Amino acid sequence: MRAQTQVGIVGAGPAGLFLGHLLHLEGIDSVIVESRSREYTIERVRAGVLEQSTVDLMIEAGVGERLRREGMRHGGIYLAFLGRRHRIDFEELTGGRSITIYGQNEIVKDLIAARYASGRPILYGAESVSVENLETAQASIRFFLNGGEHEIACDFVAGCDGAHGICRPSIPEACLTVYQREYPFGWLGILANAAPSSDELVYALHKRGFALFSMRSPAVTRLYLQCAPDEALEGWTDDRIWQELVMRLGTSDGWEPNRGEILQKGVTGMRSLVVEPMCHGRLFLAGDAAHVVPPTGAKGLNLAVGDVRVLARALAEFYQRGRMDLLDRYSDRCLQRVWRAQRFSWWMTSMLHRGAEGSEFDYRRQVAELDYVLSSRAARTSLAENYAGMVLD
Ligand code: FAS
Ligand code: PHB
Repeated sequence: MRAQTQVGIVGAGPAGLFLGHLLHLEGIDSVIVESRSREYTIERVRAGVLEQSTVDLMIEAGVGERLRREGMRHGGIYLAFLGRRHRIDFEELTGGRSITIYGQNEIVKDLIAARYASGRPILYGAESVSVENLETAQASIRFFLNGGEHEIACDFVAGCDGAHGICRPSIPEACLTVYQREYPFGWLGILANAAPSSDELVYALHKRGFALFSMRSPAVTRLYLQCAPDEALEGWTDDRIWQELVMRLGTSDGWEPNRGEILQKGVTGMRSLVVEPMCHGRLFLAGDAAHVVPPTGAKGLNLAVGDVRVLARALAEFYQRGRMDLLDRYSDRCLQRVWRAQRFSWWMTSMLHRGAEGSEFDYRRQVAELDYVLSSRAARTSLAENYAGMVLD
């Protein structure tokens, strides 16, 4: 089957779904092609922290009703080390900016509902997806679905297919510069049926490694432990996970995470990656397809939303006023924000994780860095404005 649309979108994660919605609001047609099932894209446990600007945009775009009702607004975070928690007051340090805890899968649910309400197509379970003719005015997306071969001709292709998709690799290597760094550790993450025992997130540096206390609702806690990048889950019984979490997060005033049934657990590797430019011909990359950050700075999802906001505006100017200039400037505009988030995510990761060699000098230096952050208003303000998100463009 051959179909025609204005913007072909590969990937129905937060970037692809949100772009489809913003284009719909501008009256621009699009088709979303996703390789996995709808259930898989909903159940995948990922991000949980939204910057102020992401929340504002979701509400502005008319998909923030449930977020407004169920999102947990936090005015700060805790840094924990040497057995004590220290609060970083974002609102006080940034003139009122905050973050909101709302699971990525909830966002995906809200955006899928909006997509169905728009009546515009979203195709799940597409196989052997490929993109072609990117250097012509008529690009196309090819795939197999329900045993049939399909082609969607489009003016533009939005590559929103994540870190392991087909869009980035479809750009000739000579046309791209890839900047990356692998970290010698990963995160073992769990979802637990336990009421969060802290009112805000806790980032902990401990001699045994990093730990993070987060949450999803008043009944569900989300926790992470630093582990080996290829850590085998089999070695981690629920008891061992809780013991390690309490050792790394517990503080001398007796605070520790509430325990509960572990609902889900998984290991994630950690890397930093940026490709430049974020476009090639009629293909525009957005989200993890163009850049990956270690999750310590909670930036990945927020960067994806920032990209599609700029891309939707540029495409609207093209269709409504015939302007190409915003599309031509798309990559440069996004990369400034991307590299700022890369710097912050690398800094948070380096300050809070134990290196593979576990040197005592490094540990004492990390403690001194945390001590400096707490003692300097300038340093606390820098952390707060980077974490809560700065208005760049
Ligand atoms: P996604 O990877 O979410 O979506 C890409 C979509 O494309 C997927 O549905 C995939 O199935 C589909 N696809 C792939 N190949 C395809 C093909 N060939 N054809 C068609 N479709 C294809 N970020 C934060 O901001 N805050 C956090 O707290 C946070 N925590 C995280 C915790 C973990 C454990 C992980 C792994 C990531 C975390 N992130 C966090 C980052 C994460 O949220 C990503 O940045 C976010 O999912 C990026 O969204 P997309 O760019 O839409 O990519
Ligand atoms: C999460 O809630 O999943 C989460 C929170 C903060 C991070 C990363 C993940 O830095």
